[in-house]
Amino acid sequence: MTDTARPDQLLEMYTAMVRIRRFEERVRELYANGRIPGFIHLSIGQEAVAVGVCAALRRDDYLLSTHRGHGHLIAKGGSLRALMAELYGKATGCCKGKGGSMHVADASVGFLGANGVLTAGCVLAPGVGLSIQLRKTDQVAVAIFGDGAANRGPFHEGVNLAALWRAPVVFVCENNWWASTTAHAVSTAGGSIAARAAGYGIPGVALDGNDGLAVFKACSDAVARARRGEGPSLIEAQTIRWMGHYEGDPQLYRGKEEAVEGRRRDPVALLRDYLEGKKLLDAAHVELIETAVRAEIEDAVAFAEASPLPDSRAALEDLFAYYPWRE
Ligand SMILES: Cc1ncc(C[n+]2csc(CCOP(=O)(O)OP(=O)(O)O)c2C)c(N)n1
Repeated sequence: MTDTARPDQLLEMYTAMVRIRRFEERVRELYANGRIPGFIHLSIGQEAVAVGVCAALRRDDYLLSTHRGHGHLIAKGGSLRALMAELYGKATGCCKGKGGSMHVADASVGFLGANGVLTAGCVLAPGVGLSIQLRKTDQVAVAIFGDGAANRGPFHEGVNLAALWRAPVVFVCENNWWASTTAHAVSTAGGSIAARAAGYGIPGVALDGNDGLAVFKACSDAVARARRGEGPSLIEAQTIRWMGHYEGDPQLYRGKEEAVEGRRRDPVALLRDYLEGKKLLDAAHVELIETAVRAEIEDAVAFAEASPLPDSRAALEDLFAYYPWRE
């Protein structure tokens, strides 16, 4: 591991990774105990992608996420209370309890949403980029998507349009080698997702997505290029999904070796060891971070538990956007 981040940024990145890990472990328990309804996809083991990407972004930059998006929202600075309440389907959630796990969104931190429609972020991102160009700001839009998503048409449409428009977009493929039960090796022509960038004349790089600092460096370079008006880039961050595709997945389609390899390459432990080696962190500090993060999460759980369900009359609210020019 090598770093290009400041010491305070490195510690913030480590804390964010711990926050995502502990949050999702708690969500797993709550879901198993029937406190959280619906369908849940966890990103445990993939935290370095979320954190590495968001450390390279400003609060006013945009992030478009996937069905596995809790970590992305936390890394972008979303409130744990609002996220947990949303998972519970409560009125105080970031989407007033109407989105749930796969549709969490929080525009106040530039998080334009998780999405149940696979690859949707890839086609929305050029549109966000166009909006940035029309408003003449130096913001950037990042679309995170899975390796399975990269095998769908909208990936190619989105990258093509963004490249054509030189839009300020970064495409980040979170390659965990599985599209639900389908392995990357039997579904991905050419093998490399990063190599597809060449077809659109943009830079493409594949890297170790468990190395948060490598993700941060690559994303910082891509973001700087986008801010300079030089157009999009594609990053393939290779990682390992520790859990099933969804909570409850019996995982009969894969062996146990991956889980072992995932834990050997644990992104949180890798960054902790690196920071300890640099004397930026020690065991006592690690414990302090753990305690503080657990308190934040328990506060979010208590908030969600105590919050009301949405009023049934709210079911028909917020369905349509307000278009002032139509008046
Ligand atoms: C348009 C569309 N097709 C199919 C699905 C069903 N589906 C949900 S997740 C998934 C696999 C996604 O794999 P990947 O993009 O690699 O993301 P990961 O789950 O590994 O994070 C599929 C096929 C969907 N949600 N939307």
